[in-house]
Amino acid sequence: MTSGIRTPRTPRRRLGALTATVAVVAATALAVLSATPAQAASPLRSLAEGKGKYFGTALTDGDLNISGEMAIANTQFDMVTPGNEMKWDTTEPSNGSYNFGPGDQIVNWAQAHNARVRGHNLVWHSQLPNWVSSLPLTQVQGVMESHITTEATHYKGKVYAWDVINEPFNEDGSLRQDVFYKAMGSGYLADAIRTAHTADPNAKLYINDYNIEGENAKSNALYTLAQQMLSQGVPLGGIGLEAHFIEGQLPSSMLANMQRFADLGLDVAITELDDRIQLPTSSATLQQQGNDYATVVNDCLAVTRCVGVSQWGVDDGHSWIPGTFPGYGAATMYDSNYQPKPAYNATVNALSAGGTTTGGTTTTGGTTSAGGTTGGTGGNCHVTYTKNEWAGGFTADVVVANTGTTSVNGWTLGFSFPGDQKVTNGWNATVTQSGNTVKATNVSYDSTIAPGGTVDFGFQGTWTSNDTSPGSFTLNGTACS
Ligand code: 9MR
Repeated sequence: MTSGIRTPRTPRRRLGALTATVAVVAATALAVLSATPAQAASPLRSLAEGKGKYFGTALTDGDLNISGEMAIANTQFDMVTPGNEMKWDTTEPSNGSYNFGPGDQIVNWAQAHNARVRGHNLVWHSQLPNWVSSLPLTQVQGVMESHITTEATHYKGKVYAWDVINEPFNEDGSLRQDVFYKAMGSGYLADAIRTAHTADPNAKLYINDYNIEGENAKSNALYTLAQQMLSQGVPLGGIGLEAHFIEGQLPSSMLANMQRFADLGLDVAITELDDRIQLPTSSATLQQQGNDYATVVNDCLAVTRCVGVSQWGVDDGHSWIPGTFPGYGAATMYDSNYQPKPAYNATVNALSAGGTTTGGTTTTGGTTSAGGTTGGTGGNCHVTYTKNEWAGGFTADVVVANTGTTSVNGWTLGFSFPGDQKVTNGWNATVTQSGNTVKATNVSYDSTIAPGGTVDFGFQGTWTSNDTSPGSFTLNGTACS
């Protein structure tokens, strides 16, 4: 159960004053989507996109009706994890009877706000209906595979990643003795990942857990498991570090730990960040929380294969923390009145420092034509192309800004790959390729680019010998630069 999330016992890492310099981010490349007076900085999503990352949140269907939360979520986040809506007790409450309505609402929000979706989750000992845990063990594998296949097929093409397996480990690194383990032993893990891959070959498939942020018995066991899976050809794609922290108690080995998973060829993601404070808060604890948030963001920025950071929820008033950890609260970047806290400012500063990052190249004060990103302000468009590559594969995030004075209604962005890239799947656009020529056309929910506005789409692909980023772009046939 989630109440089992315990205080990390790893050494404390306290930071002094933030040393990050705030760079001027090129306004043409990273247009401000919209901002309330209390959030005058560029949205977190734009700042993260400038670094080739995302910044996400968790939302429940209930949150979608809370205007204060949505005013923040609608502008700040470009990734969403459904808080509960894709878990087994919601999606298959009785054997073979599926309910995707609640999860679809989260997907609809994402599509309306140019956000990607992190599917959460397919196999977990918790929020698991009794009918599963009381099955004869001989039936569990078939039921698990059917559940994964049906749910992953339903959301195929709509989720960027799946937490296929959630929280499989005990604190000592042994596997939980849940019904899946009892039925299949440790083999259920690879079976679940392979089954999800068959259903949705383009989704990044994760194992997600808590108290694995630093190097310890639990993360060591996961590391060994990941090595084994990869050596056996299991299509594991990433490791999700939940990051439910306590103020002032971040593990000092977090960066090294993330990097060792990345070095295996896996993506890593901070999936459920919050940082609870013993109540009442003080200016010192709120400041320390800011330092903690900055540490998390900086560690993600420092690891090329860290794809992004998601906070668990939007604001302190709707966080799960007070209900689960009596005496603790104030765990997010926004207070109960939706006002940004020091943690928000620290996050903005961390995301703003050092310029934009593109394909491993960091530049200060604007966009660059080196390292894969190309910009231009000729014509009425400006394109920022941010690549995250690894041996044989890459993702590209493309932000198209309308620098003209009239709306663009319906768009196709054209470009050519200088290398041998092949697009495998896209999001927020229909991406087609013929030879080296690529065309990305709007989907229904992002067809309009207002004057001064942006759209953000992306795609995943493969490459063999040359992953050089495109050097020029056209929007509806007219050169952007
Ligand atoms: O935020 C979720 C909360 O609404 C549920 O009551 C709870 C039940 O287990 O699950 C919460 O989300 C959990 C996530 O799915 C997995 N990691 C821990 C999260 C916080 O408990």
